[in-house]
Amino acid sequence: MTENRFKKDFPIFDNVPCVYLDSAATAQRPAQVIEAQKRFYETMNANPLRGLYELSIAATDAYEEARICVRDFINAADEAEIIFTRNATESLNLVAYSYGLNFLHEGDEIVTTVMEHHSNMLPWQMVAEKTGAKLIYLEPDMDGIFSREELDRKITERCKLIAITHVSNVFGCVNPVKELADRVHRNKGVIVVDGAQSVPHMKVDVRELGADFLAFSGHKLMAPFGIGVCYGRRELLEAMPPFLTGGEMIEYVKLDGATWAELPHKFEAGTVNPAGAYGLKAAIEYLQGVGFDYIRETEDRLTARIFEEFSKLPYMHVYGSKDPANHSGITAFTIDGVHPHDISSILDADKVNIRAGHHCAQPLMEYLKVGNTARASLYLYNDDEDIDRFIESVKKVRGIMGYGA
Ligand code: C6P
Repeated sequence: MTENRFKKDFPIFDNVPCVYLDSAATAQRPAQVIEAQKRFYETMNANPLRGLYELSIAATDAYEEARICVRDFINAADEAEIIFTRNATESLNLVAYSYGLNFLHEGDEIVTTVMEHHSNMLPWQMVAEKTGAKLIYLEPDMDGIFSREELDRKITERCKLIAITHVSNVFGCVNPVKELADRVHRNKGVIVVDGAQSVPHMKVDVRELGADFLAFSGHKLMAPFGIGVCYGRRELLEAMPPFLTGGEMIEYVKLDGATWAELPHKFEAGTVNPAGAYGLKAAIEYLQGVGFDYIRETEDRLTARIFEEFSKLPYMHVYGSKDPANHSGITAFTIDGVHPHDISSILDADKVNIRAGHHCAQPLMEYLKVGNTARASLYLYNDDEDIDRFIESVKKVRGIMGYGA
């Protein structure tokens, strides 16, 4: 048994003892982030970017320092490229509405994949419908891998935008973003990367990846709910019209029109979320203290244990690669003859929290010919004891549902 050095930082495990295996849905928060939220409201709370008094300036400073922290975290060239949003979904919609609707046309092709979360699929369906661009879906094999033939056949010279998840929230596989970026850049197109499941778990460097846009949510990397990030290359953001209009995103307003604020504020309409941004900075600092090496090692080791135990149970099915190291801590599974909702409820009785359903990836469920799956997803606070309790509980499921062994 390897001791987990970080679990003690998460007050939820003292207050509500449980085995938490649903971090792909949302992560637990360490005391450091909870304290930061409290500190903001107790010592800096005012509407930022507006007031000329000290408290408002403190709120503005907290907000803008968080932007710089995010810039460095994903290695963006400029803090003006970091737009704060509510979550990954809003970030992807920002790109679809502001870039997609204005820069794509009939005759262009948008390439995405059948494994996308609905948040990176529906915006592109909307853009295709409104612009006349054609929407093309890449189909992976059952390990989540796209063959060279599939890429060559479907990414033509007409492809002007690729929208892809960096890590699938069902397979856990890591997609070849850099290679796809190179392909679309040859056509002078752009790549939109959904980093919701990658940014909390691995070093994501937007320049090394060649990402033109990157979307992620704070809540999956231990930050407060309600803060997300949309990274965009400056030159693209400069050329794009605002997504939402209203307060704070303007330069000057007249009765017959307006001019827009400089980046990034052009894309941040209305009162922003400085407490969330401040909490996001605390979460990133905490994450950096843990280190991605530890996260990777822990998630891979524990996933390998899950796979090993599952392989002894003939009625279990795992989706995606057979190699646990290709799962980013995510294991989607089914048990013969048992609905995933029943699996989840039975595990809940043992205080083991997993997710069951379509994971907001219904087209992928259809592609896999499975209505729903159960899913266990790990993060840096999970340990061997969590896996023992999870497996113990999984082993009870078929018996409770009235099957023999
Ligand atoms: N996936 C899951 O349990 P939001 O809701 O905006 O924070 O994140 C959306 C999102 C986008 N892309 C991917 C790959 C995702 O996994 C998610 C969120 C959660 O899998 C909730 S459905």
